[in-house]
Amino acid sequence: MTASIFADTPAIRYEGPDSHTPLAFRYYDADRVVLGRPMADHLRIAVAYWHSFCGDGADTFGPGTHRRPWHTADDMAHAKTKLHAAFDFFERLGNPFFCFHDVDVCPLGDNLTEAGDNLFAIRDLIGDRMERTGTKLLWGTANLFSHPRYMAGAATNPDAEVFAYAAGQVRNVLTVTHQLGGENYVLWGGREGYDTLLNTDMKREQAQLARFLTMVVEFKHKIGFTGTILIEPKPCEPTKHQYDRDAATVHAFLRRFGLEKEVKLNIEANHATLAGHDFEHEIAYAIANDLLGSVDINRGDSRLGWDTDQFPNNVPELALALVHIVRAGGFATGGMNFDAKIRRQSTEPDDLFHAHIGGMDVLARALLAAEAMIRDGMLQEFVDERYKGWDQGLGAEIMAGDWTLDALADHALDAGIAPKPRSGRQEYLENLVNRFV
Ligand code: XLS
Ligand code: CA
Ligand code: CA
Repeated sequence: MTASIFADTPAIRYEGPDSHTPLAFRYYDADRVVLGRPMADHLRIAVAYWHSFCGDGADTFGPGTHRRPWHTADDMAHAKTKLHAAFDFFERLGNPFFCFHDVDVCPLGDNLTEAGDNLFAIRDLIGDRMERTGTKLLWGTANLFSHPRYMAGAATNPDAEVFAYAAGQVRNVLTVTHQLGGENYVLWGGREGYDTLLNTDMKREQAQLARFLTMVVEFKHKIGFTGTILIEPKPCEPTKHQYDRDAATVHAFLRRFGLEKEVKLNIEANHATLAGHDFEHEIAYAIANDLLGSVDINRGDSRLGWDTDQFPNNVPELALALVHIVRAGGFATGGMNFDAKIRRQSTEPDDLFHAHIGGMDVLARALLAAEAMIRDGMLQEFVDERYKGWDQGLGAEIMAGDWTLDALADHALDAGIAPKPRSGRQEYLENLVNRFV
């Protein structure tokens, strides 16, 4: 066996903010206790197999620029080389988790038999390296969007045989995810949407999507998978419109089909901004509706406006999102998956280390800022004070259903005075946040 392309990189260590070592953590200190638990347990960081080991820097205007030894052919031998390289990387980075699609770890062949044979064969090798490195599986997923058979969707395809083929792929990957001790299973509906309504029966397609999801949930219970099924919202790209547009849209869909207790969300930062939301908004919505599952942590580019999947680098934004997550009790089965790719011009294997170290340090700084804000308590106190009229007296009675509209209107009439506006103090609060980030 030839030496790993990561052989020259020693294990990455925490050296503190003053370190001059390029490949070292300055803030990510796995064991440092933050609000009662180790940093690593708050963040539950995962490396995305597809971007870091399958992606080669290709874009719509040009071919790949990252030449890795396993990119030369799509067969099992190359899949194994790639797998060893991936785990050599995990071993050095020290990420507790990784995530994969079926198609990332092995070729899917010409039919489901070949896909299954390859996946179950590579599973043993994955399991072996997981055991030796201690890296765990955050989630698995089936790629139901790249192959031409899925060009009109998987579950929402006009052809029921395509739906059946997708079921075959999900059965394989959910089974393998379960066998590898995966903590979640993700469904991202990349082509579950449409390019034009001229050829689309939206009502049918939504019903098909719900049927598929229901079958996935039933199968999960049948095999005893105790992890969480997650839907990952995204508004568009590659389709013009994706049905799982954003957290609120998926929430409505789940409730309509009675799946809201079974399925949670995998919120991706770059998808949130594509949907016209802040990442923090999607997190807050998911938490408010008991739907937070996991997070794909990355960023877009505000000038480009598509899914650039860059590594995160905005501490203030992430700190606010983490305040919500930590206050809500943190992740249960979820974590923070770097669904992010190095840029096309970042061609060297060690660029992968720079990217992940940077992302982990940014998350660590954001977590420490969140800790400081939570400990300080002034943000929360302000909000509590702002809404305290709903904890007792009239507000509490209204919420308990003690008042009709009529009676309340009379109450306002009798009171005779109009309530006085109170400042929302946005700038004061922004200044408060700036003390911590
Ligand atoms: C694409 C999605 C995809 C999912 C997994 O935009 O982010 O990578 O996370 O299929
Ligand atoms: Ca994603
Ligand atoms: Ca993305």
